[in-house]
Amino acid sequence: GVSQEREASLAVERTSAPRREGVKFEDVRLYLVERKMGRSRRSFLTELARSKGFIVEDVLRNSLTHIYTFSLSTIWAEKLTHFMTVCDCVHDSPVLFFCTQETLPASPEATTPTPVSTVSQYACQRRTTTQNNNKIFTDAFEVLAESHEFNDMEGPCLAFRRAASVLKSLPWTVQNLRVTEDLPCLGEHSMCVIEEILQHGRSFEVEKILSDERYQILKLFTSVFGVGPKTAEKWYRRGLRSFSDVLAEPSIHLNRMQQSGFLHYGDISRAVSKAEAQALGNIIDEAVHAITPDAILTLTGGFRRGKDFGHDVDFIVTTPQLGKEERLLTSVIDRLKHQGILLYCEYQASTFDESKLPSHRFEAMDHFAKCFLILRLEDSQVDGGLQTAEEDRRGWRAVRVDLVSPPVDRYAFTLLGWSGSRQFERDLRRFARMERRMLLDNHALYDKTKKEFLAATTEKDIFAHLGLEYIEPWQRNA
Ligand code: DCT
Ligand code: MG
Repeated sequence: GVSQEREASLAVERTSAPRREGVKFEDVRLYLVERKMGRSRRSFLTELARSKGFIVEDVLRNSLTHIYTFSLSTIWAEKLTHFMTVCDCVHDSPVLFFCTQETLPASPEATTPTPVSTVSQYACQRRTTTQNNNKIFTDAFEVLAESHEFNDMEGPCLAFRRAASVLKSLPWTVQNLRVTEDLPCLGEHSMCVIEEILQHGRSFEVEKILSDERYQILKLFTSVFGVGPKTAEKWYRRGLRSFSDVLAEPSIHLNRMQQSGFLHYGDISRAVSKAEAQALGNIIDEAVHAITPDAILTLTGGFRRGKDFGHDVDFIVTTPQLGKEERLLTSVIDRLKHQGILLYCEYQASTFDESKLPSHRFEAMDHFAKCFLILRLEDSQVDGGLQTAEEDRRGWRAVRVDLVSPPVDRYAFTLLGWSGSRQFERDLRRFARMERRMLLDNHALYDKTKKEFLAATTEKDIFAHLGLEYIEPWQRNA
């Protein structure tokens, strides 16, 4: 099969090699984009163009000047033939570029140079693995986003997160500013940062933020489990600058979550490894199946996306019998307590109402039964041992674990919602709303045009309802 495939591709390459005889338009070079058009259509058009006296390039050169797009629904051969007969107007352009694009109803006469936009503005239409080729830029954008978040500026914060997400999806490293002009979601400010980094290897604006006291302290405070930007800001305004300031301040009341956050700070501020996540999976699996033999347990969050490290471990637990799932979760908590490994537990009972429409707001948590835990993980339970400091002789560490328990008929929505990344989730919902007039959240998908809920048993069903190509979990690291 493989050799046959190679034969076929060589045959195509041979037929598309540049031919010089019969060239009528020396000054014009064409380049046809295979994506969406497909190989056979491209090779047909290549032959057609050459027979009309055009030079067709096999590789895209930097001297590209004009882009022509054709709707897939139009009769492409006719369009191109027509264009070729009226091409006097483009005699001064060294390279032309053709692609088909469903959304642009362009006719040859009406086309003007358009930026090539093959990268979607929506993260759910991009494939983003854990390999980030633009870390130097995305790290800078993350700092800028966070700094705007601390200043309660949601718009610019989101803009930098979007810009970072676009760069994370690229299979190449940005090496000059020109290539970024064709990318979506990169505003003037982001471009300036990229330019600075390209020129100097670093951004002075980012360095200024990193050395800013307020930023550093807010970053420190929000690294505590249970402390968000609002609380951190409150503490800062009171003049508190360190953990000992906070702990020594009599007027500050720490809630239970924050108390455990401080108590286990050293452990839970350290990353959780894949082997540790696996070991926790074994513990939860044992507990869940001891209670309900046919229970369903799924690892979700960053580890499902193939990340090597995470700040916590996320699981979905449910039962095949509708309605039994909430009892399952409380029983699991009881069992972990009896095993003496439950260091902290915040349980939230379900407030799920199936007649409610999906929520617009991403940040609002879902309504299923869930719990935020801190568990004690023994060195002996982890394949290859715990990741601990040399001087740490305890033989265990504390780890953050989240469990969510949806009714089984909502399992696919919950799995899609909890698999992340956050940016991927935001864009899934934005895409549904803006492009499909649908509402999506962790509970359901609602079609506003048909005024009906769309059921799904797998993630693939949801992508299909949305008219999106399926994106694997490991391609959702947006
Ligand atoms: N999520 C959500 N609603 C929120 C926050 C998060 O639906 N308000 C989803 C998106 C990701 C998933 O839940 C798990 O959240 P995290 O554990 O924070 O993200 P992660 O990708 O697993 O990151 P990490 O690897 O750091 O744990
Ligand atoms: Mg997680």
